[in-house]
Amino acid sequence: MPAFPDVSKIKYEGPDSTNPLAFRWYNEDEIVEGKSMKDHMRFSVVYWHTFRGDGSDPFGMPTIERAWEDGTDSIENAQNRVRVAFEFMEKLGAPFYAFHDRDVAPEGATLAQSHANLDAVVDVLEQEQQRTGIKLLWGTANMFSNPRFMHGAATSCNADIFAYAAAQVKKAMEVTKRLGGENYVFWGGREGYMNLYNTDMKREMDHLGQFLNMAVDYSKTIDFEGTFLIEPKPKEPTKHQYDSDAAACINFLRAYGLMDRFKLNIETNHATLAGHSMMHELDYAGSQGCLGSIDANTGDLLLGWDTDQFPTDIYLTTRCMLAILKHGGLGAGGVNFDAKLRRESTDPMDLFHAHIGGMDSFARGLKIAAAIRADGGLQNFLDERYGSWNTGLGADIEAGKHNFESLSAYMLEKGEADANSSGRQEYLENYINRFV
Ligand code: XUL
Ligand code: CO
Repeated sequence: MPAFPDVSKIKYEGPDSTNPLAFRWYNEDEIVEGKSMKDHMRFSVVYWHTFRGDGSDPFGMPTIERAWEDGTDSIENAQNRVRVAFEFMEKLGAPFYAFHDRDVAPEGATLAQSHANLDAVVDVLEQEQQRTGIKLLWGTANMFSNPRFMHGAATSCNADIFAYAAAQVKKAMEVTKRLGGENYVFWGGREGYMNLYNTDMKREMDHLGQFLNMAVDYSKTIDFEGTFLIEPKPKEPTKHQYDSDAAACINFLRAYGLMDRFKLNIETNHATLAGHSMMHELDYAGSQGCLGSIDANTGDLLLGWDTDQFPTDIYLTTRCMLAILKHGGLGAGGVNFDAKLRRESTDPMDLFHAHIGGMDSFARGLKIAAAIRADGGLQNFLDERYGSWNTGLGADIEAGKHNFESLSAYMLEKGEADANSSGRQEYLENYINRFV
């Protein structure tokens, strides 16, 4: 029996449609900048929020019950849930999904039992992928929920936990490879600290570097060629997460010799928790050749935590797409909705509304960003603003022809620098509004 009997495949009906179960902007075959919308976005549904989210928060119990759940932690229930998930993704028209090992299958009494449970559910994931053509964007291991990871996983003070984490990632990587996953994600979970009095930060960072190098070695052993992605986040659950933002992650990757195998998975609500904008994080990662994929969501201006809401703000999606197009697209990455329904949104139909809204917002952001780029006004402004670097002194500095002595001689002779011109931020904000 279908879980969503009243929903057929969501179609594109255009901006004038008032049908809440239709796309108004996401037209998967429409070509933008020479590529279909489907290939630009590579939209992905997350298993954890969408199929395991129950509305609980730090203050309250679950609010969401799903008719297809039998209330047990059995393998059969987990396998049935996979079929529901693929019915949802097929009707939505999302080409990808992502999961943690422990979202899809129940944890067993022993590690061996957990591996066996995972295999039994992966059998069904594989069948459903083959039936629908939906692909795995990335897999990952949950190394933060179980109490054994209370002090971290690869950065735990307890060496046995490091070994457990290695065994868990080894298995999750094998499963990701088996399902044709295009990436493998490392979000830091509890890799960080609560109190420096009890923490040897240098030792913990060294362990994390060693752990990720072991992951690279093992990927070669099993011929897993997907991209490894680190997902920056500055806090939650720990007070200070080691992978705090794009800059910190890239420094870490360089320090531990991991740059050629890793890129970043940038998440909107993590960027804002770090005191940055999503566009900043995307541009920083892109400028270092590290833009891998995005976890699309948004925080709430008035709430200080990681609320993981679906993105509906067209300015936000426009800025994301400006940065993504600037850096040549997401490659093997995608726009992965690491987003959840709010606990008051209890109807299964809310899952459709949430994803349709997110996909439409990104499609619209893509079209606006492409129109801005086609107009060229932003680029012309930038070219002019940095014009002093194109000829004469600026070009000579960039070419390495100057040092402090020569620059000092130049300025002593000239007496005063050329005048600055206006940065024109208001003009540019108005310019962007012409397209939104
Ligand atoms: C946590 C978060 C994770 C990662 C995968 O804030 O974003 O769900 O995306 O572990
Ligand atoms: Co995420």
